[in-house]
Amino acid sequence: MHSKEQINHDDYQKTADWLLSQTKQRPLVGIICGSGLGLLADSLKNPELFPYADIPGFPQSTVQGHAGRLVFGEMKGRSCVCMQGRFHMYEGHSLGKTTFPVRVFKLLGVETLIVTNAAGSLADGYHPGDIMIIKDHVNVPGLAGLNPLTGPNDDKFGPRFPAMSSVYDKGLRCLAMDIVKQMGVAQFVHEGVYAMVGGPNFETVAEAKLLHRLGVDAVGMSTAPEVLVASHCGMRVFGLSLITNKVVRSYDDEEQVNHEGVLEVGKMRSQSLQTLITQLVGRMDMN
Ligand code: 6GU
Repeated sequence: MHSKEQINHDDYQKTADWLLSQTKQRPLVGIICGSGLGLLADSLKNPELFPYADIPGFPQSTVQGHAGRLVFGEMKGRSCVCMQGRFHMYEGHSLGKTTFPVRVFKLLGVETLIVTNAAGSLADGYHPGDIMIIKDHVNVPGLAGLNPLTGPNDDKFGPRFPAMSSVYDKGLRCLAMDIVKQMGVAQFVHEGVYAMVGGPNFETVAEAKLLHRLGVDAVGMSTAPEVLVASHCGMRVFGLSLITNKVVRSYDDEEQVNHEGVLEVGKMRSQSLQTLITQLVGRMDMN
């Protein structure tokens, strides 16, 4: 399944050219909305909507809580494109399909990618509703070779062996911390390490303990592939996790995580998240 359906530069270009012919927006910022975080796209001014089904070459999304469309519009006067609904590996998409939109963003002219996701927390001191600014990630499928950058390298996008030691832009993380303090919400915002697992099942207790011991603060089923592809093609990356639940790390714990609960917490804190991202987009420096 993950072996090469080959996607060529032309495939990304065709999709990008079609979008550029349909909108006058020329976004420099791309935003990927995670599970239950689609409201973010609704705050764009002068929105132009493109259901994935209408976009030539685009994969189709299948998860509940994901609208499945691109939204072009303005945030603080800056042109943005939002994915309202992303593609996950667990849906059966190849990693090439999962990250297809990121390379299309690049060809649209996007220079900064903002990714959001819903995640379970492993760190002590994190609580449902908290926000984690992603400092770094552990790409669990990637460690085993499930990586969107495998296969022939497209030098037009980036190098064969990209460095990944400073992916989540420090300047943007500092700016976000500044904004968080000004918003008066610093008490529920952390900076931490995100781990991507393949899903679709949530973690066993033993897996949760393993990730915790590895220094992982929050775990989810997305983000790493898109971030790898964005970083590979030279985009500046900023990531946020909304903590929707604590990961069960004890055999005595009776609590069970479920997808509905994950979506519910998304609704609860979506306003703070939206304000944070809007401010960030308004204040980030641009070339
Ligand atoms: Cl507990 N685990 C994973 N893998 N993803 C999640 C989650 C947990 N909670 C929200 N997303």
